[in-house]
Amino acid sequence: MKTVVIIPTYNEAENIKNIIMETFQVNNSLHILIVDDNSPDKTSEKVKQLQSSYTNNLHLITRDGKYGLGSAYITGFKWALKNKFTLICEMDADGSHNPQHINEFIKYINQGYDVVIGSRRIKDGHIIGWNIFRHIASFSAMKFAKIFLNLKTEDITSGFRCYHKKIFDKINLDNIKSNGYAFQEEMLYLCEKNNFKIKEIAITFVDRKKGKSKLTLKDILEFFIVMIKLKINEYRKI
Ligand SMILES: Nc1nc2c(ncn2[C@@H]2O[C@H](COP(=O)(O)OP(=O)(O)O)[C@@H](O)[C@H]2O)c(=O)[nH]1
Ligand SMILES: [Mg+2]
Repeated sequence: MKTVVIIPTYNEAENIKNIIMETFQVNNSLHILIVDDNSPDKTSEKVKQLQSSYTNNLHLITRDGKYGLGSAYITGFKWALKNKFTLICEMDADGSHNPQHINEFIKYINQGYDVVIGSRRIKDGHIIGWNIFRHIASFSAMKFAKIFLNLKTEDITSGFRCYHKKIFDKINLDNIKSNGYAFQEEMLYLCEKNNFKIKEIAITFVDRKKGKSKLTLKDILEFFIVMIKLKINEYRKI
């Protein structure tokens, strides 16, 4: 099945070469799409240099400004659908996600799952390198969202995922308004409410060694606001 891994980037010049090379080493039939938001550190220049080695399967979209993570994914998903990819994966650029798992994603989709999630919150899943505050914030936000939205999935914000293209027959990308980490929450909610078959596989998330996290207080607030909006919409439908 034609598979693309979408990697959104903002100031990842120190990381991008490694993650691209490692991913192609894991599986050289994959395609990679980088969606860069005109990073001031010239991440896209690094990608262009690598395109001479990977002429057919390394793709780059450079947007003219920082429009956010969710909107970068929507741009990537639309490109993937237009280019007839069957499997559409998401992965971070900073080395936190081990690309080895992509082959496992493909295996489960072949077994009939519609969505596979690299999960830090099931048995054998781990997070390495976060401080205690980030652990507490992430754990409590995730537990709260799970109960509030009545979700079965444990890792709601994981950015390491694979979708079968058929989910986009039911999920209209133009209706998704969340843009930061809430984007992952909203996508997952829509997948569960549309009864798609979801598989979580255990991963070890290793916090970035280079560059800075782009998580802001605004993202955390958006996570809760989106949660409330989704719930209000449920009541409106009744
Ligand atoms: N294109 C784009 N990528 C972004 C943006 N914000 C974050 N990213 C990328 O999204 C991924 C996850 O962000 P990161 O800062 O590592 O988040 P954290 O791991 O939760 O701290 C990384 O590959 C970032 O470069 C954005 O506004 N635009
Ligand atoms: Mg990260």
